[in-house]
Amino acid sequence: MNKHSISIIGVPTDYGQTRRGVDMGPSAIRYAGIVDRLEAIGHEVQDQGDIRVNHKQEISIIDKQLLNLEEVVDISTTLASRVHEAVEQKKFPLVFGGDHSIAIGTLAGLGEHYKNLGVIWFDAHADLNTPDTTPSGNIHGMPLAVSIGLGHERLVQIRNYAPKIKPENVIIIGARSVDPGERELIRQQGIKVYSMHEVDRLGMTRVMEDALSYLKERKVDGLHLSLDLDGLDPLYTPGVGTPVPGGMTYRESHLAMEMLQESGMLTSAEFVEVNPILDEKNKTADVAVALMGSLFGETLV
Ligand code: 5AB
Ligand code: MN
Ligand code: MN
Ligand code: MN
Repeated sequence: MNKHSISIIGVPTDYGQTRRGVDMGPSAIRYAGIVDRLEAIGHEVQDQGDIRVNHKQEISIIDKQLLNLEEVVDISTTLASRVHEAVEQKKFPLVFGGDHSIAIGTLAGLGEHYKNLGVIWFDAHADLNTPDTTPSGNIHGMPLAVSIGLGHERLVQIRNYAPKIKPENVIIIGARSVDPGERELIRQQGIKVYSMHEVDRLGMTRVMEDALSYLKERKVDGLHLSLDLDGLDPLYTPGVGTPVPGGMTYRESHLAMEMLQESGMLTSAEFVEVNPILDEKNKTADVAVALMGSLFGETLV
């Protein structure tokens, strides 16, 4: 197993959507014991703390198709430089949300280092909306589109380059709530999706084997995992803002993490959308920490 020097970056933001509480995600994940857990496996862990987020009560609606745009741009810009620095210092960036809009910053920080980055997007949703297709105006529904270069210029041009990743290097796993505009983009951009249909039909073993060999064939030079806790069934992770029934089980999700670990390909990860206010006794953060255990090499026996 690869021993990593892990750099934890918390991003306590809820500006990518309108259900309060997801900004407490990083605290909940720390409370669930992530640092001890990773150290017990043998990794070196540096918790860099949270990036500064200016919390306030109102939603800023300058453009109702892009709620809190200024705040999301600010946070993404700060996060991108923190992630960039971590990679420069040969650290493994491990980012905690906050809502999924943070992936805009994470990928902006990674994209300058990896010219052919692979991305596994573990999620009930495709997060491929643009200001023209969004049904909600919530930017947490847009980070994948932004990262392939589609959406508002302020978001697309963070760190002054675009796109951050290639659509054909992206694999979505667990999708079951995809909007019409997102469907069109999936086809048009050649994004690979293993929806819940494929997870049911092929089983997680096949899904992960196929996904990893596809990325190997594409000769990716790094692999980022963006894990939205709503990818699991709400039975296991009730503390999320946009739960969708019919999701991946606890064991299927662990298996996916274990296979990612075995591949030795992973170079960064983020865990997002943990909302302690909507949770049951920190259950969702506990699941996040357990999944990270598997991802970083814990074994059952
Ligand atoms: B999440 C929806 N597609 O755009 C939208 O949790 C939901 O980061 C987005 O995956 C869910 O508002 C975003 C309806
Ligand atoms: Mn807040
Ligand atoms: Mn989601
Ligand atoms: Mn998401």
